[in-house]
Amino acid sequence: MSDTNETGGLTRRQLMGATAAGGAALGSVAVGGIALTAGGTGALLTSTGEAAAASGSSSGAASGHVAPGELDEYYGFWSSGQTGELRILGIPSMRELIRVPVFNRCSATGWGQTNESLKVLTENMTEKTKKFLAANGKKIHDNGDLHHVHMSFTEGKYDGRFLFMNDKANTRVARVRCDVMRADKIIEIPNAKAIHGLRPQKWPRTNYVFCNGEDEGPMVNDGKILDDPSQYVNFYTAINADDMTIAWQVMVTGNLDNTDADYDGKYAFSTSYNSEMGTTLAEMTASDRDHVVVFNLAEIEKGIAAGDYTELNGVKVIDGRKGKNKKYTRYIPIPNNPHGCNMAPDKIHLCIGGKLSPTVSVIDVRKLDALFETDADPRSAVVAEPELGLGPLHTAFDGKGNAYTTLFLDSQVVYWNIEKAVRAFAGEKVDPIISKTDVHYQPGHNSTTMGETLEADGKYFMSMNKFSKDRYINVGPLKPENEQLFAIDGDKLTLLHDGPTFAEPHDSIVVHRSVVNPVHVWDRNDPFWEDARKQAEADGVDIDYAADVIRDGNKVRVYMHSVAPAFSLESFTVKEGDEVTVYVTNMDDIEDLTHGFCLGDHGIAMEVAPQATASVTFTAAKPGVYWYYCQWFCHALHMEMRGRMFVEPKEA
Ligand code: CUK
Ligand code: CUA
Ligand code: CA
Repeated sequence: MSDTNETGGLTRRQLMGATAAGGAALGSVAVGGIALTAGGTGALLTSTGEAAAASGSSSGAASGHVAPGELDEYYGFWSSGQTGELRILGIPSMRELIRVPVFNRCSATGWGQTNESLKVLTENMTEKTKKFLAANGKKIHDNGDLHHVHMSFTEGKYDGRFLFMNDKANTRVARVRCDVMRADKIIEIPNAKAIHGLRPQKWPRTNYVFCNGEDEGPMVNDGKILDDPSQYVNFYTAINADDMTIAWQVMVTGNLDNTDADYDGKYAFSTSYNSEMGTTLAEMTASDRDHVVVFNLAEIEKGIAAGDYTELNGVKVIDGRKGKNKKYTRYIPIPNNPHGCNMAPDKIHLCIGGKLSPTVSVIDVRKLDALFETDADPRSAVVAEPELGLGPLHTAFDGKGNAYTTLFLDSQVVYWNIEKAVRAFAGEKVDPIISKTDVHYQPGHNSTTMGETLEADGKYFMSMNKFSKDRYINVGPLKPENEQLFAIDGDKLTLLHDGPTFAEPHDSIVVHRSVVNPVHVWDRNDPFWEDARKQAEADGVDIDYAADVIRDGNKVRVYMHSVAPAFSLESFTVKEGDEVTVYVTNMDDIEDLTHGFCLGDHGIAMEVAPQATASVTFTAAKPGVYWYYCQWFCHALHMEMRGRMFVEPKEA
């Protein structure tokens, strides 16, 4: 009886099984994601995606169906664009598992408010930014524009150590520890403006994280040069991934958009849509061709070692501008305002999306040595330029020699063969296009399972679409975006799932779960709250089992711990005007037993996961009685998990 639902029909699980086994009729109706509404069975299908999943099964491709209680095969690491956070999804279910605040201010976790997060957010800020923030009564930038999330590599494969991501809005790069899924380093990139494209070095390991400054400006941006674009430059940055310091920068001609690195550790690449160095739309689109910059890593390292650099705001800057020093860079002309920059797992082909040109330019990285050694024509490295459709942006790979390119204007993804494109470019009569699939609507990035690594497995394909339009019931003028999961199914793509998403489905990587192994509870000695531990030691407090109030002039440090359902302090007293720091340690060591600390009417709230310490500092400026409470549901007596802060008025 457990297989029968309330309406007396089949359960969804049964239906899926039946369809997979041969109920092709239902499946074929669902192709293209058209909702089923006919009769009783239609009502069992809660989304078009699940209907389509069945059709995928019938033709032998991965079904994408993950039953309740079953676990996904892949982690999806998602950027969120202008929301500024990292999101983790389960693939193929498309279930959103967690959100990791990075550049944004998070109400739930206290990211951007706790002392531990403020340290990460402020410790690598430039002096200029600190001054600006102070002038505006702020400590941090609390917005971000996180476009690209990428994992650290060892020998061309994901190694599960770190995730790196950019903030275009405030020119930052963050690193997230994969053991706890929390940002441990956020750095502001000097000299560059608007960090956009970002990729880790793939080979021999991620020693560098490469990132692009998208916006042009004067070399020294101190207000002396303003509206004189002839003096504007752009910076390419290599970050030391192990300590998140700046290794070097290269000054370039043209702006920088997306970047990638090869599988040999020799070259990195960036697209530029503004080789014109224009400042208006007309100027930026004036030329038929812009370029890809090729960075010669060994020569740049030699140049740095030999002192061939200018020091600018503490960074060693190599001059790699066009026509300057040809040791360091080469500029390959590419039509037209190119965008995506994706290195294929065949270790040979770099695919550049033409955007305003209907082409993808394919560069054979084996031909790059000749550009530097014999000054060969830069275009000699282009070995294919297939015409794929309108608005090609990004390309993903299946590890079988095929490529999948999003067509923004056509609202399609093109599935094509790289080798055939190379043969066609050489004059052979062969069509590289395998199939085209409609997506809904206007795709930007795409990704394939493990597709940016040597372990690309060609199982699933994600299209990350900028518009959802009519795909969902209307939620008002601001609509969700739409992400679509497809099975790579022979010579076609089969739609498995639509997933609405809040701003913005920017980019993603899909990583097999065997690579990622986060801990279940924090280690009590984690460096994340090192400062709190040292302060407690100095105060003679056992931070683990604290219930102490330490007065230090007008500074008051309140130490408490929590074991469900109680804080170790049921009240504490401070004076009006005191600077109060509350440290909360969660001594529960049971998986998933998170507590919180929310101080009423003070705009203060933070999450304290099992075995973690978190702290927050504020000025007690309001005399009176204020309750604090646990804001993370933890126990049957969670509501009772609260206490009072007494703020004594200043003596008149
Ligand atoms: S860029 Cu936006 S669709 Cu920021 Cu990765 Cu191509
Ligand atoms: Cu502790 Cu709710
Ligand atoms: Ca241009």
